[in-house]
Amino acid sequence: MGRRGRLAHDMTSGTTLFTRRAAIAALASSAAVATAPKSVLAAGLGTGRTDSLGAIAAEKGVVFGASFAVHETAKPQGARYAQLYAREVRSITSELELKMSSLRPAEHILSFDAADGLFDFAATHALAVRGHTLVWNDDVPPWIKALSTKEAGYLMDAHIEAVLERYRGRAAVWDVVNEPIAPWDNRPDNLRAGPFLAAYGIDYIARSFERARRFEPNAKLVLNEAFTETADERGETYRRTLLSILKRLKDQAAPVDAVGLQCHLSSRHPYDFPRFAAFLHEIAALGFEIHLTELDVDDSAFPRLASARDARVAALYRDFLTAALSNTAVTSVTTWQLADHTSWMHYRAVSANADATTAPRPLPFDADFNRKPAWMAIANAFRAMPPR
Ligand code: 9MR
Repeated sequence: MGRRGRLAHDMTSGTTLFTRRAAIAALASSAAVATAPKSVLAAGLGTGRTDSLGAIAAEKGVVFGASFAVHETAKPQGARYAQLYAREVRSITSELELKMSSLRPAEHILSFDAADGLFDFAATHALAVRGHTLVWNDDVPPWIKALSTKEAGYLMDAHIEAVLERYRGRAAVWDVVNEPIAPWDNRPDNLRAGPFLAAYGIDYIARSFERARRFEPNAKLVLNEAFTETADERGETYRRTLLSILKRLKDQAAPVDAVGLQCHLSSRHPYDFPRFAAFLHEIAALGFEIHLTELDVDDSAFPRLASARDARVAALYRDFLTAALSNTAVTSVTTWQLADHTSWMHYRAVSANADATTAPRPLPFDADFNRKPAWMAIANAFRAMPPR
């Protein structure tokens, strides 16, 4: 079967695209994905859930969640990690499991095992799922580079269908398109280059949403973007470009429910929170809900003393959330993981040999799963925000 023929088979039969050989290869590949035993995934049921960020946010009608990685549950601290999530959040975002590079490690393999583990964990603990992400020009498996432009477009369509067919009704929210903007790709429209933009031009965005709505009628569909928060030139470019994309999507009546703003805050960048709040008003005026989707704080330019750093991180959470949550279009807040040692920044630092002084402290819980000042800053911002 030619490549296009195989992709066509994928599209029409959804998840049952496997040839026998591909199925065996898929099993072999999924064996490499560490998933925790059911007993670990179930740990935490019945723990008190009232004094938690999830409960405090829910009192005001806001969903609090965090990104979650199934492989963390298989580590020695896995049961405590699971308990923390069961207690603290109302929704989990798949940090890796639903990315195209995870689901499609090779051209003819569609491996859902890790993603199934995440949906099972969410169901066990009655947590909502934010599916991250269907279409992202950046995080694509390397084998896609060998596809023609037409084949890449075909894959995008088939991928949205296959993933949503499998999980229809099980995710409350989907990040349909992630990070469409990348000024450093040097296009006049500031769009991120990649196989799906090449296939359909800017309308790969509207096309993805229309297709997602067709296969998942009930979930909220989100356009997720980074780097809109800072007061520098990059922030201005992102805000301006995102607003123009949103106006176009609105004119096209594309089924976009919410705008996801990632909010990876940093000690290294300038902020102007009133300016950011004005940007949120512009998004809300277009009729979109706003979700803060990947909140954390890069503390690398703050003082090294842990207690001083924690205070600066907490103050940044406080100032940022106070401004952002004053807008009632903001209906959900997600941190990128919950505990410092499971952050992407931690793993990046470990590979650069971080020690106790330099290890990042970006999140509301420390490496022993204890609350930090950032927890209190987030809780207080939730308590002070107007109800939705
Ligand atoms: O935290 C994620 C990291 O573990 C992955 O290696 C990386 C590439 O898939 O993605 C990280 O999450 C990113 C998210 O998907 C999109 N916004 C930026 C996040 C941090 O880099």
